[in-house]
Amino acid sequence: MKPKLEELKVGFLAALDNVKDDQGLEELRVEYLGRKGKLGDILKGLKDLSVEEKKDIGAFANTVKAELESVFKRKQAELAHELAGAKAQDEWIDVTAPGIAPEPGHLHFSTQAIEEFVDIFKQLGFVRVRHPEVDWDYYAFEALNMPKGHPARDEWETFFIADGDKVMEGEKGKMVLTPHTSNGQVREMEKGYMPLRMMSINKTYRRQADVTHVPMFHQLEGLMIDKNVTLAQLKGTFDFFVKRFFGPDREVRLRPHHFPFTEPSFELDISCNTCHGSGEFEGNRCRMCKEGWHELGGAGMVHPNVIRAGGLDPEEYNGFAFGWGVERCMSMKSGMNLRDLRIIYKNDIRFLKQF
Ligand code: FA5
Repeated sequence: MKPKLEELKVGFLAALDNVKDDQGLEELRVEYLGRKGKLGDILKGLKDLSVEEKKDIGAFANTVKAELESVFKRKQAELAHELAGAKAQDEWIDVTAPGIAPEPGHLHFSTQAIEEFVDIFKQLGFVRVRHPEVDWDYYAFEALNMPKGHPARDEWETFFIADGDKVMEGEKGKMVLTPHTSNGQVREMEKGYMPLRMMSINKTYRRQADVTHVPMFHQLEGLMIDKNVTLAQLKGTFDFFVKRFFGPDREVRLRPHHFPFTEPSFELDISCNTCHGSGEFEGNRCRMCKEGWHELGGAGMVHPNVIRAGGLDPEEYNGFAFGWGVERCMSMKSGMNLRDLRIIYKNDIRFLKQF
């Protein structure tokens, strides 16, 4: 058996010399040293030998095996080293080179405006709350003194949610994408705590799209309910906001209007930044506002029917509400000069980067 073992050793060393990679190395190991390999085959003959021969041949076989394993390991280390060298050549990294800094992002134009609103109103004790953006028409209209079929509903060009062709309906009417945040008025009163001062800022939706309208926009709804709330407090709150958001030189005006859910109702105007409320600029009619004022939103003293729908007694409680569009409000800031509101949601990074 010794010559066979010698022959095996020569064959193994020659084959090992030609191995070029890990796969070749593994194949050689299996062929020679594996469980069903050539060395195992030879050693099967041991059982036919005498005890003396077994001792002698066994010891020799162990030496051969140890030698083969040792050269095998050396070759394995050499190959690993070569591979690491090749990789180092191919995948060369200059650890001293300056990194590529990712461009820092920032909050969206509308989110920045919302954060500014929240900061201002919280100074007056208004707390930001959330209400559903998909709601029942009861909260969007009916509870706001606009029963089914009320013509004023048309002004809110509302999207209804349908399952196939069928508009979804529940106990509280049809399901709508809220066309204004006023749905939060009765929802907040229903919570049953008093007095309340909330600002509900949410997405709102209308079937409108032109230079001053986007189909999805944000509204801020302010609501204060307490005992003996006055119109002067509404005006003071509006003035506080305008001076901080637009600047101390901007004036406010409440212009009589009609909303079914407030009585009396007003449009909230702010003085024009160009002509400062005069309507004239450099001897001509102001081209920015035409009459000295810009309309920001709506407001009024909450209608007794709405207070009642909120579960309160209008003899005991009253309050005011106001609401305006976040995007429109932002576009009125000095120097903004936004000619088309739709740019805000076009995801044009060149536009968004400026804010
Ligand atoms: C309302 O939606 C009332 N809920 C406001 C209100 C609240 C009145 C509380 C009284 C008491 P109006 O439909 O006018 O009112 O919308 C208010 C503001 O939302 C507008 O002045 C405008 O700033 C903004 N707005 C309305 N539609 C759009 C639109 N499609 N795109 C962008 N902004 C819009």
